[in-house]
Formats: sequence, C-alpha cells, structure tokens
Amino acid sequence: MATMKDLRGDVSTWCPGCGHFSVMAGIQKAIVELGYEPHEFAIISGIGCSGKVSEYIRSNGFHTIHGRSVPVAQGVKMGNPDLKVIASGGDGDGYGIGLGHFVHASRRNIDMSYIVMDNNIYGLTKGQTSPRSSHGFETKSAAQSNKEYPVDPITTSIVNGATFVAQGYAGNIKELSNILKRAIEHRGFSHVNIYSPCVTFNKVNTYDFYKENLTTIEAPFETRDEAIASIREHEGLVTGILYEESRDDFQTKLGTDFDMQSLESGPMDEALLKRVQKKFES
Ligand SMILES: Cc1ncc(C[n+]2csc(CCOP(=O)(O)OP(=O)(O)O)c2C)c(N)n1
Ligand code: SF4
Repeated sequence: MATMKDLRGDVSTWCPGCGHFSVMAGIQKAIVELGYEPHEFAIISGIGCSGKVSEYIRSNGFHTIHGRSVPVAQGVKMGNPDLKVIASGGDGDGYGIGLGHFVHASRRNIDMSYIVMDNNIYGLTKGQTSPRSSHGFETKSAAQSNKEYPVDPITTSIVNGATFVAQGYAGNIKELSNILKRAIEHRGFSHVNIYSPCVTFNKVNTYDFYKENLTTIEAPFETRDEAIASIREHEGLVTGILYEESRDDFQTKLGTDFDMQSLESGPMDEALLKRVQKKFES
C-alpha cells in the first residue's frame, strides 16, 4: 500500500507557508488512507502556483494550459474509466478562464473530482486581482480597489448540478483530508473549493482571517436551496460538505463504461456508435 513518501514528486518552489502545501498534503493523505497506488489515479492541473501540484504528487498526471484542467481531466476519465481522476488548480485558473468548463462538468456530472486552491488572488503572476478577489480589494492591478464582485464557486456548482460540493480550509488538514476522501470516492462530479492563503501577495485573506471567520457545517444540507441559503447567510465563509446527491454520472448515463473500454482496439465503428446511441435514448 502506498505511503505519503511514495506520493512525493518534484521538489516544490512554493513560498514557505503557502496554503497549497496543505492542500497537496490533504490530497496525498486522502489517497493513502483510501489505499490507492500512484498508478491508480491521475492528477491534471492548469497554470499557476497551484498548477504545479501535478508535478509535486507522484502519479499519472498532466500539467495542462491555463483554465483547461477540467476538460483534459474529462478526456482522461473517458479514455480510461478505471482511473480515479482529479483536476486541480487555482481560483484564477478555474473560475476565470476555466469557468465555462467548470459549469459544464457540473451539469454533466462526469465522474471526477475538481479541487480548487482558492487564494483570492493570482499568485504566480505576482498578486493581481482574481475573479475571487472581494469587492474593494486593492492590488497592483486594481490600485484604486476592485470594482467588481467575486464569483461564488460553491453556489455555482450546486446550482449547476454537481452532485458533491464541499469547501475546505488549508489550516485544517484533518477536516480537509476527510472531505477529500469523501469527494474522491463520490461517483459523479465532486467539487471542493479550498481556502488556501497566498502568504506573499494576499494580506487580507490570511490564516488569521479564516481562523476568525469560518463556520463549520457539520452535515450536508438536504436540498440545494438550503445549502445555497446557508452559504449566502455566511457570505461563503463555511467549511464542510454542503451538498451530496446520488445521481447517474455521465458515463453511466451514456452506457460507455464498457464501450469506452472497447475503444482500446480502435476508433468507434458504426456498430459501436449505434449501440451507444441506443443506450443513450433508452
Ligand atoms: C491563457 C493564459 N492567460 C494568462 C496566463 C497568465 N497566468 C499564468 S498563472 C495566472 C493566474 C494564476 O492564478 P491562480 O489560478 O489563482 O493560481 P495561483 O498562482 O494563485 O495558485 C495567469 C493569469 C496564462 N499562463 N495563460
Ligand atoms: S506566490 Fe502565493 S500562491 Fe504562489 S507559492 Fe507563493 S504564497 Fe503560494
């Protein structure tokens, strides 16, 4: 059985104290505790400090382009349904340029996990305003303060049909790895947004800020509406599993778990196409 050491990849260039270290440790701990070997899962990442996670965890992986971790991960899952597939990246990566893919994966309910390291800023490019920066936030790219309002990631995935939605905090690895274990084992699209402080460029959303302001949700809400109401009531500052539902995932709906396997012997022929079409219509 794999150990934390077996999952260690390249040496990191992250700043000391960066929240991304804890997110990575949370993912590794979840994988070890679930008993997976490095070859049994794949990590697909985008571009950003967060995007380096696919190099820092030893497994199948792909360091793709900005905002494209989710579509590439969906392709990996369709090509090899036996793999546990995790897409991971930053808030700029996933909720800026990648936002459309995130919404479509949520409504598609494809069987994969999407883990976002949310530091409310662009870290790699040295501290510009991100789609998650709060209204009034001051950065070098918005010196007179941010005039826009932030994207709300967890209500977005809930409202668009994701079947597992949670939020974690890099300062609480125990809670985080428990959430991640549940997310990885969930059949369908699981989305975990994680508050992961950028200690170098974000002097507002700090560990102290989260320690003072986060509320723990002990059990998932019964309905999407209840989950959204609670998230709004706490202005998004919640951790825990917010919503979970069992619904056929994309592959099951399409009936392709078996059929995709047969692609190994070549591209879809007409007979296979017809079989897939028939299952989809039934
Ligand atoms: C298409 C494209 N646009 C912009 C960039 C520049 N860029 C690289 S990383 C990044 C933002 C990273 O921020 P985030 O995803 O929040 O990750 P972090 O570095 O904060 O972990 C940007 C804008 C790029 N590489 N490609
Ligand atoms: S710049 Fe920020 S996000 Fe990037 S490694 Fe440093 S602390 Fe982490």
